[in-house]
Amino acid sequence: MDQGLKNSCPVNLQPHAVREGLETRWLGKQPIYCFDEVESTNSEAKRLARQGAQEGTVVLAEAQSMGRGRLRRSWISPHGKGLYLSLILRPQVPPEWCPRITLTAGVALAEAVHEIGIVPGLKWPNDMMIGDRKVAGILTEATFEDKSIGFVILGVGINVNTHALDFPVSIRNLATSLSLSMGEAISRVTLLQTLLCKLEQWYELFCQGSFEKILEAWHKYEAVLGRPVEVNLPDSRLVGVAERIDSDGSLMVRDKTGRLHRIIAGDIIYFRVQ
Ligand code: BT5
Repeated sequence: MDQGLKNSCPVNLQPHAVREGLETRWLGKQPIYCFDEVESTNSEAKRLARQGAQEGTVVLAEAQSMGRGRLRRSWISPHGKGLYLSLILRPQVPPEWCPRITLTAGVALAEAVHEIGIVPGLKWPNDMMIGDRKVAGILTEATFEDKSIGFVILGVGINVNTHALDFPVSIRNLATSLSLSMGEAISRVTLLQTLLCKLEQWYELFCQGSFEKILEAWHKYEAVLGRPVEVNLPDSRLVGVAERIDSDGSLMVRDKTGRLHRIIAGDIIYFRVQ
């Protein structure tokens, strides 16, 4: 049995183990699908959502052979080491609120990790960092019907008990895991349960339109404001200083001429931790 947040004996992710003691009201109370290996939990969740799976359905995998990040990048997902999960959400909110879901999930993720004794940093829009290394990432994918949201797949990948050698050389100096940071193994089941509780709470606030509260909590963990950044935009690259997050969740970057740019969707490809 997997007990306590810190545990030297991580167990497999089984639906009954995740359900036992899960203190959510609806998230994870729908079916929990646990696969040994899938290409991508987001793809599985999308398939299930198209078949009508309800809001709150959770898809987990021990490993992903084609775990993905944004912009066709990959998410390295070694077997049994991390949490790779996707949630099916059906928010009845304006479609333009979609980018806020990533920030909302970031707050839940940061709080869940904080509970095991690590204070992580959030790097706009979807990265969770420990120092200058990435420990988790969020991938939000939405479908739209007419002018409303069809469904949203919220994917989260966390390096939990991942060893340095589990990472390919290309990201070994950029990535870390919770256990590398703590110096001991972490219970994936308990962390997942905490994360689902936090996601449920923050997602409900998101649906109610309480984005101000979400941004306030996000700022407690933010790791990039005031720092020099280089932002990859669809057809250009912007160099400047990350000044603030606007009330709609966009990143405001001031370039060296003093002009302020609103980044709705972009990618910070470089920043320096002070
Ligand atoms: C992300 O994309 O960070 C989103 C990652 C979401 C993964 C979850 S796992 C469950 C669900 N199912 C999926 O298929 N995906 C979601 P992005 O910001 O584009 O970052 C991708 C970049 O992070 C890569 O290009 C690498 O540089 C780096 N990276 C890849 N795997 C990593 C890992 N395990 N740890 C740290 N960095 C990693």
